[in-house]
Amino acid sequence: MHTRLESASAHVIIGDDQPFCIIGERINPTGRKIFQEQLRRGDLSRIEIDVAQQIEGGAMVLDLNMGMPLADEVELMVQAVRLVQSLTDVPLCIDSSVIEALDAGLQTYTGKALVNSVTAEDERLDAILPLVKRYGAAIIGLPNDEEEIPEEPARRLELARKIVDVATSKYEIPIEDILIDPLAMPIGADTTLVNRTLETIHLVHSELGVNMTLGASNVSFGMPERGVLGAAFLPMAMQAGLTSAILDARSPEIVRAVKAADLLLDRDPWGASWIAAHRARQAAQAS
Ligand code: THG
Repeated sequence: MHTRLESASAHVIIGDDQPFCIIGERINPTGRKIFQEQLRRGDLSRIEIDVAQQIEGGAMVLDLNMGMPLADEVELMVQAVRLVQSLTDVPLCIDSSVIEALDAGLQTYTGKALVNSVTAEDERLDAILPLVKRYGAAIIGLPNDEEEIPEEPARRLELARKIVDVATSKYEIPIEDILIDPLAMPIGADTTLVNRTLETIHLVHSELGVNMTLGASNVSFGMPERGVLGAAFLPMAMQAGLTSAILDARSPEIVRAVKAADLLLDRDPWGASWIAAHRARQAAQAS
């Protein structure tokens, strides 16, 4: 199963025989007071730094979220898509809970974007999937509905299956353009939660065979040594079938753990990328 994302001049393929797809999470004002104030003033300069740091760190796709109180999210999304596409050719993940912002972002975007996200609620599916179809985008499906964010992996699978069924049958979206989010939860809240996520990954992989992504930072939220937790979690999730994640691409600990797992799970033929990255670091140190 290959999910292809495109910018104006480059592409990325997500799949279980591909290098793990690193989606940079940073262009998101949630919890960032100064960034929020800058955006409200129409100052998008921080985005330039976030783009540069994440690409430098190894991001292959960038998530773009402009959601915050008291701001014109539609206008910000349009400006942010234009700005980021002028700075980099990695594909973008357009991230909003506001339909109009998704629509405006997709309209502005050049290429085949990823849309973050749609839940299994009928109303959300019927609002967002027509956009995904119209723009030929790919989509992240979250297996929760109006009633619950289910804990049970079997229930998450059921809701994931509903999203896949509605998207493919009702909207004729190709199954390879659907990524399921198995729902990563904070280990600091409850130490049984990450096992549920890993079980869900395993189930979705074996039952649906689709690509997956999740918010890896959720796992370490509120805990010390977040990088180590991310570096331990992601290789386990990859082994279970996870093919991409939204994560802090500025963290060398996390990115290097992902690259090591790519090699160990045969997604880096001959270790070429592993060795090339090592040589590049040596050369940078020497100069
Ligand atoms: N699944 C999907 N999309 C997602 C998530 C997910 N998008 C949002 C989130 N979860 C992943 N993205 C981010 C973006 C930024 C930060 C964390 C996750 C971040 N956090 C700071 C920190 O952790 O220190 C500050 C946050 C705060 O203080 O509240 O920058 O699960 N599909």
